[in-house]
Amino acid sequence: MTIPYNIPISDLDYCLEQLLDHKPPKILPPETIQHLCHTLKTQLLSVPNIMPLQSPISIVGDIHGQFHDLLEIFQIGGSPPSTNYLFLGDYVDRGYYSVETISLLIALKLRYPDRVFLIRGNHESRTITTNYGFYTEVLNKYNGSAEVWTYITDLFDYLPLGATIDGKIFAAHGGLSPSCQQLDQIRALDRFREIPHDGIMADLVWSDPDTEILDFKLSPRGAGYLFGLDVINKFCHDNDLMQMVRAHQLCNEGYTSYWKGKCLTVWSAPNYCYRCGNRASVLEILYYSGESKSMGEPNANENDVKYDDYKNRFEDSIVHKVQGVLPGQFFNIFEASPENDEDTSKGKGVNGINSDEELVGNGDFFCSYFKERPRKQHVEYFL
Ligand SMILES: [Mn+2]
Repeated sequence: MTIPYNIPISDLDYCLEQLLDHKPPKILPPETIQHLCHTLKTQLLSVPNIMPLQSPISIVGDIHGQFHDLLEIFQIGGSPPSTNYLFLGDYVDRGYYSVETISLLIALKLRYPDRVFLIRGNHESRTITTNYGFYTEVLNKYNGSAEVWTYITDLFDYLPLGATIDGKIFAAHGGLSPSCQQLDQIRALDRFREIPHDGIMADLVWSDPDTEILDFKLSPRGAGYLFGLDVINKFCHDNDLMQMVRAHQLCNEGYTSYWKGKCLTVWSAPNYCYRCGNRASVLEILYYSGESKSMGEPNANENDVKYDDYKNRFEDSIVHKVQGVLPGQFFNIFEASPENDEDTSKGKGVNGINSDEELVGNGDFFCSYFKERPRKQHVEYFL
């Protein structure tokens, strides 16, 4: 019998302090990461595939290793435990600080288990992280050892696949699946495995909404599907939901509202890959309006009577009109942290560390590994 155990709060606070109170952040030793991952795995074993959560809660989209921009989120949106957070996945790859980002999130989850919730994105996978940065970053930061990558990617297999907020909002990383009509089908999956290439679990982390279509269509990403208005209307109706919130797609303004708020994308990596110049956001769900039944279905035709009815419900708030969210919701928009900007615009290394030759070889661990990093990252919007 496995006895789940907890890590003393003082130890977790020490981990948080290592990451937060040092510049650059201190990485945690492999034994510590192993211990954190093992403990979190035992706790996640009893967590359902779809976590039933309540408002108020702030929803965070893709972070992709942009550690300082994650700290920016806590600055603008409040920090746990006074603010509840649901993170929608894609914590690693692309950015320079995947190790620190996922270490911080794991420590935060263990420290505030009832305030911080993490679900799985398509990058929380062995295959994807091998190709998009996290694996290489671990090798660079841990003296050529992939041990830490193994601990963390093993933990990824335990992450839940989605959440509901107040029973009315469905949150997942990507989108809907043609193989899934009921939330119960997701609840019944055996999620403790690598993300398969197809099927419900794959589609949840890979799919995207598409306002040009009504039904499903194969995704240009090569995994998951594009889903249209009829799909989301039926899924919401059949599961008594009013909305889907997801991440997974870069948004220039930090968010996108589809079909009058029936589906929202939240994107939380500002100046993505240190070069996209985009804004980012956190979706704050303050309360559930309780009006989903009377709001009617949003319709593609803006002249439709149903749409007018829907629109009238928004008129009490500028925010609802401008952002296309439902009552009680608000996209808190933010820009890149100063550290992010310094990475490229001033020709400096990450976190303001100058990568000049003279600084390398003076025994500074960080200088040497930054030097070995590939400076150019290929931006692929589809991942
Ligand atoms: Mn993604």
